[in-house]
Parts: sequence; structure tokens; C-alpha cells
Amino acid sequence: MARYENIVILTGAGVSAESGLGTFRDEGGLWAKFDPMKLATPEAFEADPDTVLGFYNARRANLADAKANAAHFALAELEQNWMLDGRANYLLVTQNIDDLHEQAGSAGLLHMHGELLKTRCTRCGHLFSDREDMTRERPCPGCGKAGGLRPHVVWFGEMPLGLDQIYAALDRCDLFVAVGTSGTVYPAAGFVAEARRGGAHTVELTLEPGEISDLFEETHYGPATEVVPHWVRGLG
Ligand code: BJW
Repeated sequence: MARYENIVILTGAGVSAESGLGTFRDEGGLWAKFDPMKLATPEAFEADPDTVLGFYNARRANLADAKANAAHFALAELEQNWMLDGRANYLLVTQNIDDLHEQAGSAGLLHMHGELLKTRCTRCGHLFSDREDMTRERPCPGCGKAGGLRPHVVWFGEMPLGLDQIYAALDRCDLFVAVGTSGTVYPAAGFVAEARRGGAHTVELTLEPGEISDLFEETHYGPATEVVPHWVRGLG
């Protein structure tokens, strides 16, 4: 495999679009239809927990039938080839809360915006895998109290997960690749600049140019299921 020793991949909603999961900001996307300030902030949850829980319950139901696509599989294959080559520094950071990278077999994976199939209790902090509906009546399996369950996702104004690990990997990476993300949400949108500061080669694989495309040295545009496998094959 090619010359890189330390790879960081960042994925966004575009990598899962062809699996039938909507993106956020494209035409018909979630935030084009719904106001994120009323669904994806701690204040929205405080003001109207039933609406917020209902929104995430519906997305859990939608995720139940979704299958990993060729882009997820190509990234898992890249990781496996990299490990076989004896080069262990590979980190796949996803902004997505779906489980499609896991389905494809990715192991070195960090969900910086949380996971839809996990529930957290705001009363006791208990975190558990969960495919059921979250309701205010349902008791937490950890503390037994009702009223505290919320999706284990990162809302606007909350701290993304794993940032220390991500910035350490960005500092030492020599290849940074962003796949299917619009580059509108920080801190993820700042990762390309961070990687460039450390001297990494930067690649964008997405449907069309977006807000931060100028920051990438190499760009390939088209559907993720075509562009990602093609780029991965070229690397080998
Ligand atoms: C395809 C395709 C196909 C389509 N093939 N491609 C300035 C600086 C720093 C922070 C801020 C700032 N101003 C405001 C902030 C705060 C805020 C923020 O960034 N707001 C912006 C809107 C401006 N950020 C936060 O609040 C974050 N926390 C934070 O900053 O904490 C403090 C902190 C300070 C300093 C350091 C560190 C931390 C938290 C952000 C949480 C985001 N949460 C969500 C919801 C998660 C749960 C859920 O899913 O409901 O995360 S919002 C939503 O956006 C979701 C996504 O992960 C995220 C990114 O979206 P993504 O993936 O890019 O999707 P789209 O739809 O935007 O783009 C899809 C792309 O795919 C497009 O480009 C298409 O073209 C492409 N595409 N089809 C290939 N077939």
C-alpha cells in the first residue's frame, strides 16, 4: 500500500445517503425540513422532551432497515489492508450516529456526535445499547427511575466526543480524508486545517464542492458509492 503511515478519515451524512439515510443540509435533508434548534439542542429537549424523543425514535426505526453501502465497505477494506501492512495508525472519525461503518466491519471507529442505538440516563449517567423507543415513562435500567432517558447523541452546544484522541491523531497524520460532509459544523469542519498544519495531504470525497472544499489539496466529486471505492483502489 501507498506511502502514508498515519491516516485519519472523517465521514459525514453523505457516506450514508445511498443507504437511504437522509443528509441534513441537502434539498429534502433533515435540517431543510425541520428546525435543528427545536430538535437538536439541550434547550429543545428541556422545553419539549416528547417531540425530541419522538424525532429520535423515528430515526431509530428508519435505521433498522438501513444497510452499509459500497463506500462503508471500501473504508473498512482500507483499514484492514492498512492493518495487514502492519501500520496501526488509522482512525475513522464519523459524525454519523448510524451504525453502518460497524456493519461494514470498521473497527478503529470514533463516533464524535454519538450513536443513535445507545440511550443515556441524564439522572445516573447509565449508557446502554438500545433499539426501543425512548419515552419519559420508561425507567432507566441502571437507576430504575423514569424521566431521564435521552439519545446518546451530541446536540448543538454540547461537547463532541473523543476530541483529545482526534486532535492527537490529526497532529500526527500524513493523510486526512473527508467523505460526504458539508463542512458546516464545527469542530469537525476545522479538522482539515488542523491536519494541514501538521503537514498532512488532504483529500475530499463528496458529491459536490462545499463550504471548505478550497482547503483540500485533492478533491473527487460524485456519489460516495462510486468515488470512495475508486479512490481506495487507487491508493493500493
Ligand atoms: C454526498 C452524497 C452522496 C450527499 N455521496 N456525498 C464556530 C466555531 C466552532 C463552533 C461553532 C462555531 N459557530 C457555531 C459553533 C457551534 C456549533 C456549530 O458548528 N454550528 C454551525 C452550524 C455553525 N457546533 C457545536 O455546537 C458542536 N459543539 C461544540 O462546538 O462544542 C464546543 C467546542 C468548542 C471548541 C472546540 C470543541 C468544541 C456540536 C455539534 C453537534 C452537531 N450535531 C448534529 C446532530 C447530531 C445528532 C443527529 O444526527 O441528530 O450532527 S447536527 C448534524 O450536522 C449532525 C452531523 O453530524 C453534522 C454534520 O453534518 P454533515 O454530516 O456534514 O451533513 P450535511 O447534510 O451538512 O452534508 C452532507 C454532505 O454530503 C453534503 O456536502 C452533500 O453534498 C454530500 N452528499 N449525498 C457523497 N451520495
